[in-house]
This record gives sequence, C-alpha cells and structure tokens, in this order.
Amino acid sequence: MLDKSKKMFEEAAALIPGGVNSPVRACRAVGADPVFVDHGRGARIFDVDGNSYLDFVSSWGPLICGHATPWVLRAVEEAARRGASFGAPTEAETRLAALIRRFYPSMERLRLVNSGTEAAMTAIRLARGFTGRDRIVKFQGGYHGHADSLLTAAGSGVATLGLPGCPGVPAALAELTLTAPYNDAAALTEIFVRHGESLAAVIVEPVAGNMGVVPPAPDFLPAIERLTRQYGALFICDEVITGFRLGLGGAQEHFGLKPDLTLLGKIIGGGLPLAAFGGRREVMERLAPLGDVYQAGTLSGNPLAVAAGLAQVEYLAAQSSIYKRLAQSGRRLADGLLNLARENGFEACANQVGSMSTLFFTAGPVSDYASALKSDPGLYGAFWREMLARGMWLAPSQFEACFTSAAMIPDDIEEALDAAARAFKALRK
Ligand code: KE4
Repeated sequence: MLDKSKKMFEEAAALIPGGVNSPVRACRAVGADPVFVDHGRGARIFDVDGNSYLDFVSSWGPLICGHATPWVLRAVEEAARRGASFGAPTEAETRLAALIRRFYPSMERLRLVNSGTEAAMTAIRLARGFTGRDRIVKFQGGYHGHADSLLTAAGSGVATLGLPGCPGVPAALAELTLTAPYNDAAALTEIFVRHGESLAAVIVEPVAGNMGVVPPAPDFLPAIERLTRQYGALFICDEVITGFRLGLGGAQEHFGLKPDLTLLGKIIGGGLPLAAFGGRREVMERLAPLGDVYQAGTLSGNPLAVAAGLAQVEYLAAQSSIYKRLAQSGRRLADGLLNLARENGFEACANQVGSMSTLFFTAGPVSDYASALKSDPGLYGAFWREMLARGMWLAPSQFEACFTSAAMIPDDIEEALDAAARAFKALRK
C-alpha cells in the first residue's frame, strides 16, 4: 500500500535528518512513516503509491483554495518566463504590498520576506530596536517559527515531539523570553506589573493553531492591546495562519484589533515561500536603509512567490463569499467528528474557528496549552492512521490545526465523516 513511499523514506533518511525537511512532517507522533507525495489537485493530494486523500493539512495552511489552482499556475508560469529573481525591486511587490495593506490597514508599512520565521524574527528585533528594551512575552504553546527567541515553550513541532526546550539557544537569550498561559490575562498582567518597563513586545497567535486550535477568551486580546499600550511595549499579532484564513482581514478584522506589528505568511504566498511583517510607520521606518535596524534577504519579494501570492489574494478578494462556505465546512467537520467520537465512547472535545479546527482526545475544554496536553496523543495517532487508510490526510499531530479548503464541496466533508465513523468503529475494538 505504501511500498514506494517506504523506499523513498529510506533513501531520504540517508541524506536528510529524519528524512524530512521539517520535523512535524515526520509523522513520528502518530506512529507512522511519512507518506511521500506525488502531486496535489484541488481538494486532494496523491501519494507516490497512487493513493489519493482529501487534504485537511493544506500544506499547513497556505492552500486555502486547494492544490494547483489555475490562477496560481498561470501567474507563476508567466512570472517564470520573465525570470525567477533579480535582486532588484519589481512593481509586483508594490502591488502585493498595497493589496495586503488594503485588508490590513494597521500595516502602514510592510516588508516581504520568505518565511513566517523570518517575519517573526525580524519583528522581535524591530520591537527591541524601537523600544530599546530586551524582554519579550510569548504564550505557552504558541509557535512563531524557529528563531532563537521564540522557541521557549513553543507549540507545533516542538510540542508534537515533546521537546523540553531547544539546545543551542543561549540561556542568556532564552531568559529574555517570558511566557504566560494562553488566554490568561491575569498572568500577563502580573508579568507587566513586574517587568513592564523592560518589555519590548508581546507576540501572540490571535487564534492559536499550534497547540491545536484554541480561540481567544473574550478578555485576552483586549488585555494584550491594553497592557502593551499602557507600558510602551509593542503588540505583535502573528497572523501567519489566521491572515486571509479567517476572512480577508484575518483575526484583527474579526476581533477589531489594532496591533503595532502584524505577521502574515502561508496564504499570501499561494504555496510559494513568502511571508510579510508590517505595522506602524514610525516602527517600520527604523528598518534599514531608513533606520538602523537591519533586515535583508536575497530572495525577499521573489517575483515567482509574489506572482503566486498576488493571484491567490486577488482571487480571495474577488470571491469573498468563500469565507462563509469555509466557516460552514469547518463547523460541519468539527461538529461531525466530535459527535462521532462521543457516540463511539471516546472522551473528546473540539475547537473550531472558521475553516480551522481541532478534535482533541480529552474531555476538555481545551483553552490553553496545559489543557491541550491532557489529550491522548496515542489515540490521536491511532485515529490518524485509521483515517489515512481511508483516504483522509490529517495533520500528523494533535497539536496542529485541521483546515478545510475552498476546493472542498459538502460531499467531501460527508465523505470524511463517513471515514471517521468507520475509523472510530475500528478503534473501539
Ligand atoms: P514558517 O517559518 O514555517 O513559514 O512560519 C512559522 C510560523 C509562524 N507563525 C505561525 C502562527 C505558524 O503557524 C508558523 C508555522 N506553522 C507550522 C505549522 N503550524 C509550519 C509547519 C512546519 O513547521 O513544517
């Protein structure tokens, strides 16, 4: 069934640590070997052994409209004919920046980079440079890429692999990152009372996606906004997942936020390596060459990635009814999986915001990292394997988001729920 994949995995493992170029793809947490992909088309992904799956990973978020969309393909092909990279500005970068700012007016100035990690790393450096302060605050289970300052109590692959921390990050640097439980405004207030004058920034996923999906409590994001303003720290809103996912204006539109800095990624690259960071003009203009905070990149604003991102975002802007469909499919999937789990006698709860959701194998509720950790990862792994065998491609980790895509039709969600019904029955034995 997965013979070619197994062979490719062995070959890869002889060259690439763990056989993968990003740890969370390793599928270790779900007791499996990674499945090698041959291609994707629309809502489905096809492995090298000819098996097809409904794709609920969406490349970890970027493919909100599914695989190989005609509009992205056309845009990338046209751009490639003009040359892949120039190391000089192109007008398309300005067009993408303008389109982003149209939906994220808080991003008065912005820069295009190649990954969410790069965007987050630079936003932290910029906040430290602008405020002259060194400490930052992140939340346990939050993941903002793998920059040194952001690996403390990180979610996503760090949580998936149960890594206690990260050797290689100097203690002197790690101790400048303070953490609080997600959704705990009181704990954050305590940190500000004690350290407020030395805090450069608070960085948060406005809807957590890297401890599994956890929505913000009503008082949480307003508390971050209020405290950062009161103490002169910057509010960094990490919308790498939620940007153009929850709606065209992301979480800051959904919750009425005005961050000092915002991170975007994934969807704005249309599947190619592109991310962005931006915010208040006086902060962003501390960046070289205007200011003295340095950030750079050979392939920043790369023409192929920008072409893909423009095509994707322009499509979403023209088809904004997509978001209503995505919210309906996200709700149907989350409710359906939860009902099936409970009908089959499994302790479970589910969180869902728009097209992103997580079924947790714990009674719940899951409102932060500590409660997410009460999930049964072994049971999640068994469920993942049963679903894979029935043509469903789920995130190989309890601590990730499940995404519905606009390429899915209601029958696809029903197909997934039928597969889950059979998977849960198989697990009951
Ligand atoms: P990248 O450096 O992986 O492009 O982005 C880092 C990042 C920043 N902020 C948020 C909220 C993120 O979710 C991410 C990356 N997400 C993970 C999965 N949730 C990427 C998957 C991987 O590491 O392979």
